[in-house]
Amino acid sequence: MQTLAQTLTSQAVKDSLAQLLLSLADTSKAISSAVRHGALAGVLGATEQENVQGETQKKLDVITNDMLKDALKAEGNVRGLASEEEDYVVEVSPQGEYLVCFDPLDGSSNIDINSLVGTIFSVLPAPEGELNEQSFLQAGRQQVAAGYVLYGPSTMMALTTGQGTQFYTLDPESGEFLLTNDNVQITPDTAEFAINMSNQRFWEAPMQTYIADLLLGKIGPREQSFNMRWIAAMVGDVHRVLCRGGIFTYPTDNKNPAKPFKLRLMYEANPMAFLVEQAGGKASTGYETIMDIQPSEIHQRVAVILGSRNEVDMCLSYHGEDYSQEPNID
Ligand code: AFP
Repeated sequence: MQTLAQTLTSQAVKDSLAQLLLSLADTSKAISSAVRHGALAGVLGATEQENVQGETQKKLDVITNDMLKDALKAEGNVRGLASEEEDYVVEVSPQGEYLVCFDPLDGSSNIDINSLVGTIFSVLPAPEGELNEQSFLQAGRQQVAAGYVLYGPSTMMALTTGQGTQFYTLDPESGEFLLTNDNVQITPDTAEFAINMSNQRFWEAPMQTYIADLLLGKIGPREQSFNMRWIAAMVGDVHRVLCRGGIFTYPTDNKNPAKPFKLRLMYEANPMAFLVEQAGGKASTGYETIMDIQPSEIHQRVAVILGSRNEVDMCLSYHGEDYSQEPNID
């Protein structure tokens, strides 16, 4: 099996980018070890700090953020970074060619229950000139690489450099990420959806109607049964979609009108959209293709609907019509 380094060479990935991706992979091995040690290393539980989004930071959020920051600072090819756990963008190396946006530990509410968590990252080209927030505000289409590392029963990396999506599995013996799927393909059709159903009453009418029709199963307009899964870590839900198809959505809701979207564009939605598109799937907000959004701030949130192409199209068809009336549930 090819190592990550060998695959990047065979893909003719530019040396500076390959080095950066190998450095992210190395750091994720250390994160994987910290996550695996759990309570033994005293890393579980919350800190007393909040991040810029007003969420209480878990100890592992802070630890993993520092690990990635230190690695990227030592790397040399990174001009700047933006993280879920950093209020502002961080300047790194003046000569760096790349910007890295990351969520160091996605799904952190899963940490204390020993469930799936992961690191998500997006790599953008660094523009010329002074580094500030504006430097990062590039559409997802500009990404030169994106991926995640999933800390599950095995540690796996999903990666794209724009040449399809690949899976690598961390070999505990050699400590290498080995290529275990060189061409991930999302099935175009699916009978599985992922959504936090507890927010149902807060969704917009199109999503209410779409999910109601899925739940009606064989007796509804879709004339088939659908299964539901929810891991509460986007990284786990998207991994399942990449493995066996499905539709994953965190839609617009009016639970808190000041915060109609949950997922972050720059370090959650964009990298996942890149992986999903490269695997033949689709990613949208319901009204706009995720990777075409012009970002307005680094911590911007968006609605996300992604996965199996035909099912995403079906969901979008509900959004294209006038669903100002009530959902069609009797
Ligand atoms: P955290 O990383 O802050 O725990 O958030 C995870 C997440 O942003 C995303 O990974 C999940 O899909 C989503 O939140 C889960 O949200 P619910 O709490 O509504 O299940």
